[in-house]
Amino acid sequence: MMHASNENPVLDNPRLAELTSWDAEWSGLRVVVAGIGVSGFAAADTLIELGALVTVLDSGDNERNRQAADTLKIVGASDVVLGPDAMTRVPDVAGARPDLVVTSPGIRPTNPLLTAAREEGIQIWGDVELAWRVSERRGRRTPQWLCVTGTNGKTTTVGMTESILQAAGLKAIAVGNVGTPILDALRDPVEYDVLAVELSSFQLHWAHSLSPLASAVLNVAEDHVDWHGSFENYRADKSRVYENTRVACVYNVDQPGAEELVEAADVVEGCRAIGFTTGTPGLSMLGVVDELLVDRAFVEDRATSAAEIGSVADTGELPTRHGVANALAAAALARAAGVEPEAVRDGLLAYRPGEHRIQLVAETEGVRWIDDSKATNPHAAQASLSAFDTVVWIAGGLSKGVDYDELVAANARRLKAVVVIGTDDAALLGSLSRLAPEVPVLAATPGLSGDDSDGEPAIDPSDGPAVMRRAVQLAAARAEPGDTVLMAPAAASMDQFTDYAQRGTSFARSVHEELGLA
Ligand code: UMA
Repeated sequence: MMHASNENPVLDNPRLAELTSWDAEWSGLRVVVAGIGVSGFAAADTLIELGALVTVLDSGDNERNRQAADTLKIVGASDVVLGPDAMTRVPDVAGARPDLVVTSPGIRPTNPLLTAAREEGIQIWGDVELAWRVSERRGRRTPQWLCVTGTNGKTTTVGMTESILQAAGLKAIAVGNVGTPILDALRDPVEYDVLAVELSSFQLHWAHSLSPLASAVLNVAEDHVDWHGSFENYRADKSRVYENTRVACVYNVDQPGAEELVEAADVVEGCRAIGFTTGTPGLSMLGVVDELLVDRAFVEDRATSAAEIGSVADTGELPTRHGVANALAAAALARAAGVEPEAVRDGLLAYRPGEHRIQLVAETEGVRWIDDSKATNPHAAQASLSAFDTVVWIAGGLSKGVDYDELVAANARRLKAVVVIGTDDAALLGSLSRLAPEVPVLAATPGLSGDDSDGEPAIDPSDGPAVMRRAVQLAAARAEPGDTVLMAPAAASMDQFTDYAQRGTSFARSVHEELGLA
């Protein structure tokens, strides 16, 4: 591993370089906050509390944003601008050019505001960089950061990490992309010992000076190509999680190329590379031996012995390879923070997975109906598709520029039929017709080729719940005893739903209605 040097582009601006704690001189700093969603709101609110002069911009002029704008104006924002033209240029803040732009993760780097800021030499941070800069605060405990990224399994892993840390008696919380902004945890009356931080590739792109205690990349597969421009850029942003790590860089031994990402990272002297594998662990790894989870990394005599930290059965009701891998990554992070082996087992047993993740919604007449709405990319859908023998697959949505060939080719033989939802399915339909030509494809969304709405009343393609009802009806007509109807869309939901949770809830409701269970 390379060791961290002092060359950090973020330190170029002397005013901003000083801002490394809550108690630094934030007062009067001129900041544009881009986006007024969950992270933008937390960033603006924090900056106002710190005494900065803040202008907030958002291209969406809707009821939710107007309410958030009113709140921020009341607490002291200099200005809030909503609407399609809000982000076309960098505005003055309180009558002068801004020192800084703090952007939200969903805004692409090519956005005109961000492009203009770069051209003008104005630094751009994400809310995560801001959170890192204010993590230390006089009179309060400074929490340790354990950071997790990866294409899939992040939310489960930070949840498991949180649970293990709590079982060890530490004050810990899962934050970041999982939903609670890090800035909210830092301003919580509870003083946390450790933060289990889920970081998306978007957040990592704008995080410059983080120095976590330990960090993990769970896996990297194709996703979010539209935001990053290419898979290489996406992978590069993911690997930024390792930069400046102090104690342990955790990597997936079973994924080719994963260790190289650690080797290429600039870390703090003394930081170790720790692997996790669902097979037998080598030295400095966590892994599985005879159905037991074992640690050969954080034990003193690791050359000759290992510590038992739990069992495969502790990782979930239906243990899967992915679940075991996530548990081992969580264990590695917690062990790096000094947690004892017993707490790993207790924490894994206490952990309850989130909804919409391979969740059984109903089982009647030999057909299982499963909600995996959380599968927003092909890699996640592969994890659930591969667990079943004959599947009626409900798929589609916002593809984010990814390629479906590998997923379709690997699963063609288990597909009985595919019901397509979503408004952006050209890539998926192309892969199906090329690589699974025998599999019937039924379109629940009107207007797509294969549209099965003959004689049915027309539905609005952007009306997610209506499309989902149609999808469930089409799936019910195809499914036979022994089959699984799996809603694992391999795509994002925002074309038809507010988020994956609403898509999952809509599926469950339609299934209950269709089966007369409602
Ligand atoms: N907006 C614009 N212009 C744009 C894009 C967005 O004005 O070009 C505005 C929208 O009108 C909206 C606001 O920005 O008002 C939304 O910002 P955002 O999309 O960055 O979302 P937040 O509400 O701030 O939520 C973000 C994460 N969202 C994204 O990364 C897209 C949430 O992850 C995260 O939980 C939250 O911060 C707290 O950290 C969600 C997600 O889908 C769950 N993440 C992706 C994933 O997991 O695959 C990365």
